[in-house]
Amino acid sequence: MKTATMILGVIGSDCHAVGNKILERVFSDAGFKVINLGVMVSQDEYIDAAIETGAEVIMVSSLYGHGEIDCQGFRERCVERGLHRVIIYVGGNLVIGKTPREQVIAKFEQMGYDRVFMPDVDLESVIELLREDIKKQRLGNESISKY
Ligand code: B12
Repeated sequence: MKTATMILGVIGSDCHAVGNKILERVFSDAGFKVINLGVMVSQDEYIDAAIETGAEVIMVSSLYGHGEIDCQGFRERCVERGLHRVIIYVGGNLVIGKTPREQVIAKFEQMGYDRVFMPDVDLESVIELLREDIKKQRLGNESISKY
């Protein structure tokens, strides 16, 4: 598979840096070209980087409990700025408190994220899903990022 570029970062005013470093290492080792924007990344900074590098994937992290606010409207903003086919994954401690994971996943899927992950996710399985999603996206399959 042709190397895919991904934009990685922690959204909003969130400064949790450890998971971001782990994700950078894991995805780089898996063969992706990772552009890591680090922590406290705005929606437009992800988009600027994706446009600049021709990235196929944006990986959003949110750990500090304000994910719902920070992540809202991101898909629409991508489309507005011409990124119609970018794959967007989101993960971390996306909401405050003990909301059942099914509800969290449904909420973020409704916002337009292609896949939604909790902190305990197995990153190897994420890599498998991502390879599949990129393959489908390259083939023009409508089931992924139909925005
Ligand atoms: C260390 C820490 C801090 C440090 C961060 C230092 C630094 N620069 O990194 C400090 C002290 C600064 C801090 C501050 C705060 N923190 Co803090 N912090 C933690 C703590 C203890 C560990 C985080 C960590 O490093 N984990 C280890 C890494 C490896 O795990 P991770 O970050 O979860 O990332 C993994 C997964 O989530 C997943 N993942 C993450 N993103 C994505 C994205 C995708 C696409 C995928 C597939 C997977 C994925 O993969 C990562 C790698 O394995 C957690 C509790 C915990 N046990 O997680 C609380 C925690 C995250 N903090 C919390 C809070 C509330 C805060 C503060 C708001 C506290 C406050 N009132 O000031 C502030 C926020 C400051 C800010 N602006 O961001 C809460 C968040 C609650 C929520 N979301 O519901 C937690 C969960 C503690 C708690 N139980 O309440 N914190």
